[in-house]
Amino acid sequence: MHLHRQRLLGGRLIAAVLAAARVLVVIVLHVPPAAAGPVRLIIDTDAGFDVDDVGAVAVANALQDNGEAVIVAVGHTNGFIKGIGAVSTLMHFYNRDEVTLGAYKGVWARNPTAGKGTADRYVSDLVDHYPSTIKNSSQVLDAVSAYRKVLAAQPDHSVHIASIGITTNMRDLIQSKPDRYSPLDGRALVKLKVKLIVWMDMMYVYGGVCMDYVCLLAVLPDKLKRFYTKILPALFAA
Ligand SMILES: [Ca+2]
Repeated sequence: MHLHRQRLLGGRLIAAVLAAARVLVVIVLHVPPAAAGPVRLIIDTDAGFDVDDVGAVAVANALQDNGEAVIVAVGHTNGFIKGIGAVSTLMHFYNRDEVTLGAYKGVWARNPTAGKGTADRYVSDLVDHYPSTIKNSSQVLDAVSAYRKVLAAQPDHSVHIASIGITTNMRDLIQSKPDRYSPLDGRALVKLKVKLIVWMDMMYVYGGVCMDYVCLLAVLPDKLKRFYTKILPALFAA
């Protein structure tokens, strides 16, 4: 198991100190020590092209091991069908198969080139060579449904969201309609249940760089920022 762990996360875990993991640390540091109970955490990740998201998920699990956080959901953002499978591999490694998983299944997910570029630098390796309960997005809810289901079940103003990928799911969540999980629309549900969102900054929020699928979201960043910052505290971690 030790070698397994080394190979799975390996020396590249050094990257956990990079931006994505810092988002998790910011969240925990933001919560007063006297706050009741561990931080309830949703991780919105685009794990696949850069290993820092793997480090961030590992950090979150370590925080839960320490009693400082409870991961209530993890969603994948970029549409690569195997992306959530890689997340499941990580969660399985930490014996947390029960955590609700969701995947972006919108326009980009139906693009035949999804996952053909930079989105699969390690995902297939994790999915194909290590145990997990989920192998692809057909086995999970779409991320917005997953988030709505989980948020509806949490205490009011209790959930912290770590946005460490492109903002597809965050856009769709705030624009979601009432459904079987909640009579509230996305804006009202987020306002009621979420306490804090910490965004991984730069192009993810501000749209400064034009990369394949990010180009599809060219109008998103400013609108998204306005939607969320009007109703919630928001921290930006570069
Ligand atoms: Ca990321």
